[in-house]
Amino acid sequence: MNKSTAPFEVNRRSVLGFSVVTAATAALAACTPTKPGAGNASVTRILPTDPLVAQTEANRVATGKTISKTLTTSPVSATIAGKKTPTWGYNGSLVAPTLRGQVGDQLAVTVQNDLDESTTIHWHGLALRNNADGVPKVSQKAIGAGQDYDYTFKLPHPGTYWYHSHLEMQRERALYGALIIEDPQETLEYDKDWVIVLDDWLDGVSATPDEVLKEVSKGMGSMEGMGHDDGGPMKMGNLLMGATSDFLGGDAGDIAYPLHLFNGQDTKDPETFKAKPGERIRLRIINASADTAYRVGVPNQQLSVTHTDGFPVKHVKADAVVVGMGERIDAILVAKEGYTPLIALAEGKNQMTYGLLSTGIGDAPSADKLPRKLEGKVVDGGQLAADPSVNLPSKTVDRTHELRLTGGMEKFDWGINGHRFDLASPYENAFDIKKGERVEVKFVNDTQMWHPMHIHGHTFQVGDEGARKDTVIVRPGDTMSVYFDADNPGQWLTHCHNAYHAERGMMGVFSYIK
Ligand SMILES: [Cu+2]
Repeated sequence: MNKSTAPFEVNRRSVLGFSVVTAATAALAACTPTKPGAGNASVTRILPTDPLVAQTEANRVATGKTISKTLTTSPVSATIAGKKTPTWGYNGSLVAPTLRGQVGDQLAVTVQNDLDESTTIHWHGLALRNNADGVPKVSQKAIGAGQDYDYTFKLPHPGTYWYHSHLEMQRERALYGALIIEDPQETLEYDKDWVIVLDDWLDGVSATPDEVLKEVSKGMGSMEGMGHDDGGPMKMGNLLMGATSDFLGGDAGDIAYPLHLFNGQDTKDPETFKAKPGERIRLRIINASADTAYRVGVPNQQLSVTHTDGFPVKHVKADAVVVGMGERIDAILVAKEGYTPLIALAEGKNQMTYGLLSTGIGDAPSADKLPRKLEGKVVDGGQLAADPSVNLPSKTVDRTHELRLTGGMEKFDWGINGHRFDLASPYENAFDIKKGERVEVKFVNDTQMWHPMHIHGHTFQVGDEGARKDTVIVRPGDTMSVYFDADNPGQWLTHCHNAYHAERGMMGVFSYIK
């Protein structure tokens, strides 16, 4: 292990390894576990307008280059699975532009909102300036119908990211796209990258996301645990009963999707990516879905996993990777002669989507010939180890916040520490932190279902030497500690990236206070 231990710091590993009493003593009085219901009205919060936010931005590395782009939100008539489908998208398309830049470039995006309701854009995974984070009522006023808004910020670190609306259920339409930040010091050898955005889709096909939210919000009550006699999932309206995954520790998802999209295309017309035999293709897999984890792999060929959520990991060969909502995995796939299917199975849902890598020879396999299972060595990002170059420096934990994930399907009353988040009072039960602190976030899953937990504005480390991530799968009954350095002042959401869970209350705020 490569961590440098400064003379006056207690190695974080030793803190974690010792008894709770030792850790508490080492961490001094500053270590204050949060009680459920904590949140102090008398504190001064560092708001997005605070000069500290601008100061932090000024200290970020700059190339002097600006990447300008306009993203127009509007209703779109998209062709999905061969049918004209009404939805909302960016720049008139189902597939939004992939934005690319280098670390230090300034991204200048003008949003022209041609919807007849408000919108925002969140830049998922970036430790960016707080007033560009795109959370209505927390980091900005939502962009009204017919209005323009400029997001201007420096790209802070390399990797595979994405952007999406952060207003209610809008992300479940086509209001999302990929954001790739190149590393001028890239050490990974590859010939091409293939950006892959996966999404569970129902808008304009079976219902709108808002209709489904209403339906699921009534609670699943006595329907819970139901499924077909053969153990497969069963559809009831837009809900799905009995979708289970051993890998995810039980219930895999609750919403029935007619389609799963691979870069906007379904299995009738899969995307084909051209390569030459032997080329190393860097897959950049982004799960933009609401309620579906994808198990991604190539039959009979291993992937070499290199990054998760933008940050490098110790390379692992795997037969498949499981990507939760909001997560990203980068992996190298070496192109073989002919057609290579890259399959994304909707975990626990008996559905799939796929794309094809092609060297231009042979015939494309048809969807019904493709395997419906990917087994062997299967990993998710939270199980990987960080590349030592991105380990957090050794430091004593200053503050621990326990976030118990609460609620259930019966009432669909998801929350954190029993509190259901309301944007009208975002700082109620806020998790206060101070600049300079090493923060431990202890996710304790008290529910019967897995949750991909996301923290805005920071990249945390999972456990002692686990991957650096911004979204991590927490299985039912599990406790998962993640650590971050509070070096990005402002107000930052944390939430489950299941769109329905978040909208129903599994959300909170990490709040920098003075
Ligand atoms: Cu959840």
